[in-house]
Amino acid sequence: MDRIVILTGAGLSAESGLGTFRDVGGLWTKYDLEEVATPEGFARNPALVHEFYNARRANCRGATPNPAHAALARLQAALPDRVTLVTQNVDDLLERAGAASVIHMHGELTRALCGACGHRWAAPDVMGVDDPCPACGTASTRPDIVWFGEIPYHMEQIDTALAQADLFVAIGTSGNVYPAAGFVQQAGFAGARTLELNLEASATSGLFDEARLGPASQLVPEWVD
Ligand code: BV8
Repeated sequence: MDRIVILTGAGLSAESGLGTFRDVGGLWTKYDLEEVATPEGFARNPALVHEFYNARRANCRGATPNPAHAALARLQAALPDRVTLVTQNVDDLLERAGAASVIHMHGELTRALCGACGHRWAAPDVMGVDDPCPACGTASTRPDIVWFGEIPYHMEQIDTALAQADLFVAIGTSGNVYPAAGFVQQAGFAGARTLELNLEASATSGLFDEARLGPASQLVPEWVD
């Protein structure tokens, strides 16, 4: 039975109204990545970083899953122990579409992290620099997000799934950010077939056995169903 590893990026949630990063008008064209998505930026100006993620958290709360999220949730429900769903996204639209097990390698907007004791909890809608950690009380809380230069979450679990994959599918990711952008090669070396579903060619399109172009809300249900 085929084991499938799926990697999703911002393009999966684009049709739900959540901004991508590198498309025209994307988040990195409005905010300086160094200022809002690095630990150094957070240390320099935590209020700006909380403002950036508070705005994205509100945007996410107002968004609804699109047919691509629903199709992936259906696929995982139909093949529960054969579909590993990895996302670079920090939104919870896959969960809200019914996906039972989502690996958020870059963290989650809905979670907060204490920089002092490592405690994690459900993030309030609006986070601020003076929020005390519920466990140790210090005001060193941050969004539970993996920033540039930080180690992505669940890498061992992901590497194991890639080593055993029969099929690797990348959906709506530009292939610019590592280690996620290297997953297609990891899976290919392990003998998996590789498929890319994207609105346009990505930085790693040439590494896939097959690439289909179009919006995720059409391509993903077509592929799943
Ligand atoms: C790390 C925070 C060490 C959350 C993000 C080589 C090896 C290892 C590391 C590096 C390396 N080279 C450089 C590095 C360092 C760095 C890196 O990759 N830099 C880049 C810029 C060169 N990587 C890191 O720092 C990572 N950490 O490497 O630690 C390590 C490594 C391995 C093992 C142990 C330790 C940490 C990276 C995480 C950074 N955090 N964000 C947040 O704020 O959201 S990354 C950021 O970019 C987002 O989180 C997002 O997840 C990620 C990728 O972006 P995409 O999802 O691809 O979005 P993008 O806008 O780029 O593209 C959108 C795509 O959608 C496009 O292709 C478009 O065509 C498509 N699309 C649009 N609309 C649709 C669509 N597709 C379908 N339908 C549509 N409707």
